[in-house]
Amino acid sequence: MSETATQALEEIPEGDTEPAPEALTDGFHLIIDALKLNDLNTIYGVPGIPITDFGRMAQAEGMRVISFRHEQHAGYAASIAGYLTKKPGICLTVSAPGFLNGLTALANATTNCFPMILISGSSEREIVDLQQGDYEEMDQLAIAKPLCKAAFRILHAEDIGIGIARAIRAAVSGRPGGVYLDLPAKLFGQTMGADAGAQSLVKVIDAAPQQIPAPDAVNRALDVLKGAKRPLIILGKGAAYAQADDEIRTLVENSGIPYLPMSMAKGLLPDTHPQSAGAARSLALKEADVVLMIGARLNWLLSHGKGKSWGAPGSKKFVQIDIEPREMDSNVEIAAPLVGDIGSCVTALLDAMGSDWSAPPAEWTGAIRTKVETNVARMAPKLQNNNNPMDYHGALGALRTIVRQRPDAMLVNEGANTLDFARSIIDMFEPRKRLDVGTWGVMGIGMGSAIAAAVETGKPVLAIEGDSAFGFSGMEIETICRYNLPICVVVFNNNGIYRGTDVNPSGGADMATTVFVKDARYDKMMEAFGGVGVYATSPDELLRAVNEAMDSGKPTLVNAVIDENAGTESGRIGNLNPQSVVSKK
Ligand code: OXT
Ligand code: ADP
Ligand code: MG
Repeated sequence: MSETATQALEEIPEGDTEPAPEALTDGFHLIIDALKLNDLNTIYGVPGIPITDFGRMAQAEGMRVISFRHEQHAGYAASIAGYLTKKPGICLTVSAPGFLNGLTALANATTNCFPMILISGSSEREIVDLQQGDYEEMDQLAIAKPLCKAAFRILHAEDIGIGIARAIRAAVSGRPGGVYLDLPAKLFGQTMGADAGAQSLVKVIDAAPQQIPAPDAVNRALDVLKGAKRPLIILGKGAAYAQADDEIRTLVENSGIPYLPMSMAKGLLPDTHPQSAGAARSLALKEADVVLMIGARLNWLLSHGKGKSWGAPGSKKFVQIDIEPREMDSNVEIAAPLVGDIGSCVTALLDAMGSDWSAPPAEWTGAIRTKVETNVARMAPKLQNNNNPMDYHGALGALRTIVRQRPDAMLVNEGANTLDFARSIIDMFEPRKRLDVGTWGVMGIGMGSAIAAAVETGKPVLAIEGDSAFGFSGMEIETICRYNLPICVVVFNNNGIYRGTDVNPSGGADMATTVFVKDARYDKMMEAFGGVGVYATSPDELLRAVNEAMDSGKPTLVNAVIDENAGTESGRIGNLNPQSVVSKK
């Protein structure tokens, strides 16, 4: 318990001889002290009953409390804080509706294996359990449970230390994920002796212990890899999260195996690395005979490890490194499961490889390289175009230059075409710089991610947003301006979802379902809150505006006018749209 917090509740006797009353602490201060003791110093949330005073006190006690306009974005921010720091990001919400607003982000964090703790104030148990209609009544614990890794409720002040310790361990140990912590309103005001309170707090030791792989498993993995003629490494965002950057780079380079980064693993090694197979994705997946997965799942983003994109059935063996044993064989047979933390597993593989390792056949690495060079060369001229209005290539060609010149800047990216084109066009050069829609392909992560990226890293942030994607969290630009964060938002304004050209098939007066107000001026929204708004119609204008924003660090929104015909339905995943068997009218 901090001295300040104790003193806040202590009554100082004035010159009488009575023994001083015992110094007290309360739930408010115990929660703050428990978080600070565990080096959790930033809260993302929205104030209100019953946590308004808690936020004020946390700020008074030196915590950074970032107030959002909507809990979902505070939650996304907390989850990205967790991803970037390996400590659980904290999101704080009010009861029922605020809690529910935060819940999407909690579920998303769990799905993406990001550690976060959603702390929600709640109504009184006695009333909730008898369903007597309390203010914002809801059995939040029961609702949160299936959507997160663990859910706890703390009823007594003396349990705060243990409750927060459990939440931290659950969030970061093993496969990271979201944890819910339910704090009924009465808890905050409960008092106890300050000394006993301080003693009840727990500093979590070794919250995410190393998990060393079994030697047999390491040898099995190595045997499978040694038998490969066309090996491939797939790096996922688990590999980025693990912060084992040097070990991973050494494994890739010592083995000589081509590697394919999943979107948020881009930059673990620079995308321009000679072993990157990023621009030969289809070929690499189809032709590889042994695939080493490091912190990536064989989910929809990898066509579940089977089907046409993976070549002939039975043509591959998989080696998988993951901290979650149950991930193995989840979609296809894993020939060599390597269960443990990525740092330990990669180190063990490197040790076992020793000097007795032969690089993969030049025929294979050469074929990948040739394909990469062909695809890169094919794309290059498209990125030079200065069309007005812009197409995706012209606009992203400009932004690609900016990222190359500022490799330590953070990049946030969401949308459909805006996402898919940016992923392949913009090379990343450093680990954990690219934040995007993740496992769910969820729209709305933009401003929350950008805010957390700025707050946690202090680096300038470039957020490349489809106009629809931006709309999900657009109001948070007020938050960006309020905290004067160095964020430049570029809205790719093509007048709608995928394209701005759809028409209402009934011929009625309503707009088509995918089309927005034409030629909207998102830049004016930023100006309304004191930020810089820019209207850009050409790649040159875009380049200039973003460079200026990144230099000045001023909150900026560039409305980038994109040809409304330029996109395709659902970007590169149009194949996932179900087709009606009834012919269209
Ligand atoms: O090898 P081949 O030949 O195949 O080529 C590949 C690479 O080798 C090559 N490549 C390169 N070439 C040259 N140079 C370089 N450097 C290079 N790098 C790569 O390029 C190709 C493609 O490479 P890629 O991208 O790696 O490969 P591919 O095949 O695409 O990879 C497959 C996937 C599945 C891994 C990949 O596509 C992927 O990661 N996809 C993620 C897609 C995703 O998550 N999309 C978001 C969801 S879409 C939809 O659901 C939307 N909604 C609905 C909605 C959502 N999502 N959420 C909520 C809460 N509510 C509703 C909405 C509302 S999108 C959306 C809004 C859209 O409108 P916007 O206005 O925001 O956006 P616009 O579309 O811009 O208007
Ligand atoms: P991507 O979408 O980039 O393919 P996924 O989110 O599907 O990545 O996969 C990430 C995987 O990484 C998860 O299966 C998770 O269990 C695993 N993971 C996360 N952190 C670690 C770690 N420190 N060590 C080992 N595996 C990890
Ligand atoms: Mg759009």
